[in-house]
Amino acid sequence: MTDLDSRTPGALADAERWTAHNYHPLPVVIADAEGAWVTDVDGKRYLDFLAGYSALNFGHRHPGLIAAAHAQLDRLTLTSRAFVHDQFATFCHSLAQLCGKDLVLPMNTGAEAVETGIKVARKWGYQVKGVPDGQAEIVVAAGNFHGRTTTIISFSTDPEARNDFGPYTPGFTIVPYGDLDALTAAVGPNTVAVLLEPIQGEAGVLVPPTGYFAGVRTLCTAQNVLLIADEIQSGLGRTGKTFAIEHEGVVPDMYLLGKALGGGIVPVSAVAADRAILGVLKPGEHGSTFGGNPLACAVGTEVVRLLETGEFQQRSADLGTRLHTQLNALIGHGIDAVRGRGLWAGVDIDPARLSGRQAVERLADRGILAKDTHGSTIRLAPPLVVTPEEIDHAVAQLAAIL
Ligand code: IF1
Repeated sequence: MTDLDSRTPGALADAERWTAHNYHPLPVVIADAEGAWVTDVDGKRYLDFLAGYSALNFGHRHPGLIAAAHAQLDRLTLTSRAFVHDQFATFCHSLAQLCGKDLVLPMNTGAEAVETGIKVARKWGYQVKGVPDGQAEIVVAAGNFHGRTTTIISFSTDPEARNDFGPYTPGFTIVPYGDLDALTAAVGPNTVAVLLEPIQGEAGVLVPPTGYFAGVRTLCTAQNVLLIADEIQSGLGRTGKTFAIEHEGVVPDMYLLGKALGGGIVPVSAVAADRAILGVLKPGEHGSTFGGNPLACAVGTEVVRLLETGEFQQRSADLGTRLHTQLNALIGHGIDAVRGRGLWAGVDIDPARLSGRQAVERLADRGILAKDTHGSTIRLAPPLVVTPEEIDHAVAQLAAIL
């Protein structure tokens, strides 16, 4: 194969030629990045307002994270869990403390953390709650996005994510997001868990009604049902708190973490819960080749250290106010609605003016990278290292394309 063309069209054509078309990427070929900025193969610079769907909360190539990765690369990268390694306890201990939980089970991708949570909740249901074998039910919300595995898309309400991938995994009940009465009605004697995003990302950054999660927490406690918070996209500083569910004053029984936990360098995900829950797993019952590997643990430990100071959470809260104030000022001027918390916004563009895809194409022409979700909604989620001036500049470009 020839070297990739030095210009975007050649590089795009080469990528298109050799890969399955499971994405429709913007025609931007990125070659270099630092902080909130990326540079394409032609030297054009963009402000990254997608941040890897919140995997890049600390910016591209955060110096402390890259240093932790380099140091570990020069020592030890993989042992498998057949043995222990000297980064493992430090990572699991520091993450467990960040979550206020007894135990951590490290995996790699977000979907693996979700699948682990589902398996643990089911086993807990059979062995602790006493649900009859094979009868465990898990309640999820319409509009959910929890990953792309066959089981996870079995409870998706998005036809694009679900269609033609059957037969589907049973044992899931779907209720409207934010509707406590519907959730209460759906919980029965065989319900082992409620699995929810504290804020629904792919659905368009939907924030549930105030009091919803407090109600879910009360319901789960009363019915001996596990409250599982999927914080894979909403967590680790994105919304102005360590975990988005903190805004609701609620502690879940299980945290599902991913994306930013890997510092934008390696896939790192994890499940955090108390011993009464994660303790149901015995040796040989669950695992993964790369889960908890030395490189992942070294980077993950540094990510936890960055979060322990609270500075990123504060930045997200303060700059999030700036972002949302400026976005709200555009309502009625090409913007129909703005949702979100902290440095995370779902923006509904007036469909009569632009589709979501058209909007992000025009933003890219103006040097801002963002991603549409569905219809005319775009999501804005810059790295938490973004500056106030960069926020002002990005919103000015959005106003300009409207
Ligand atoms: C894609 C968006 C989609 C997630 C939550 C688990 C996972 C995700 C709340 C699975 C992953 C990614 C997947 C990626 C695009 C992006 C995404 F919501 F962030 F925008 F798809 F909906 N829970 N979200 O958001 O984590 O296995 O990917 O590590 O699949 O196109 P993963």
